[in-house]
Amino acid sequence: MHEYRIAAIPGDGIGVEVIAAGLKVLEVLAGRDRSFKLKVEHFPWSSDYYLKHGHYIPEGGLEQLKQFDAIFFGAVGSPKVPDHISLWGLRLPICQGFDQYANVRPARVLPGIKSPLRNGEAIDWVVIRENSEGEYSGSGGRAHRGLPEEVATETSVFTRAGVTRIHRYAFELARSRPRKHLTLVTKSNAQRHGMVMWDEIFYEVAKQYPDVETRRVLVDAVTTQMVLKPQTLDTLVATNLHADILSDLAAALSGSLGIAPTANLNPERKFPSMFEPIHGSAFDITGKGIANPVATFWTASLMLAHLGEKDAAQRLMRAIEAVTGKRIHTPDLGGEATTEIVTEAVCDSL
Ligand code: GGG
Repeated sequence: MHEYRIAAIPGDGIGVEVIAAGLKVLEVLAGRDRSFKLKVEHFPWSSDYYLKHGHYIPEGGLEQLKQFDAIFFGAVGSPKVPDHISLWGLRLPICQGFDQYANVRPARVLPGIKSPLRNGEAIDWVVIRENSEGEYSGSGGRAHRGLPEEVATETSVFTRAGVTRIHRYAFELARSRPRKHLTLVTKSNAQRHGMVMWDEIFYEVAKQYPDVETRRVLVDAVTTQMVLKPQTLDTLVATNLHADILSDLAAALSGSLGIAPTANLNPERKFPSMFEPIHGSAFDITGKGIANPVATFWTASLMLAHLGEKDAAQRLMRAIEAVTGKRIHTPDLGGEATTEIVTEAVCDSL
């Protein structure tokens, strides 16, 4: 029986509630399956930890995390800490430090969940977000603070190596899906340097994947396509910022941000990959016991698949779908169930 070492970082807000729920479901699944075991270690890194210690990740923290097979992450963001400090203090150092350059965000309308779209059942997408550079390179600066001549720059950095590897990843993933269809999303009409390079490299890589049908759509146009013609899309690849925005739209069109999972992958497996629900810390509902744990359960299924436990991953997905299908829904989906009720229902279903 294989034992996997999991680093749990619940973080802030509802991250704490949904990771506890996710671990409970994983424990039931492992107990039932008996084909694998999980050894979970908790890391208290959060905004409260930052306010107490002056840092999110202590010295040597990434070295510690390196020993794990995967990281199960909740959320980061607190009203007590500016968002750019918390994001750059916890989530981004892990994604960038562990070269988790492929951020995979599936979107699908699960049974029993209603899309706000008339033909929402056509949604079966995977948004692939470049996760290591671009608009999140951290390049830029501010000068003359507070003066009328104050200036700030935020420079997107695109490298040939970074763009090539995300396109290759996207083509491989598109090829593994039944429709073998990949949409390239950029803004290369207005942004004539980095975005044009994205387009060019995409078509260079495409030559190695003649079986994958491709389309190029500008980021503004793709939002209308997602809403009006969801059936025309399958796998999408976009930059760090564009895909972040598109995947929130994809989640909302699938019923709620509360169901959307994500995997931050280091495909070469040189470093552990990190799995997290897309939603953030949601301080408006923290402590009320009504956070939707479905995004975290789906995330746990992605983590199991990445670890090689494909059967368990599918079994978990079927249990989640059985519960959403019975309309055991938290308030974000129009229901009255609590986090605990949904969690118990998924455990029972397993
Ligand atoms: N689990 C998602 C999370 O904690 N998100 C925090 C956040 O602000 N993310 C923005 C981003 O990664 O672009």
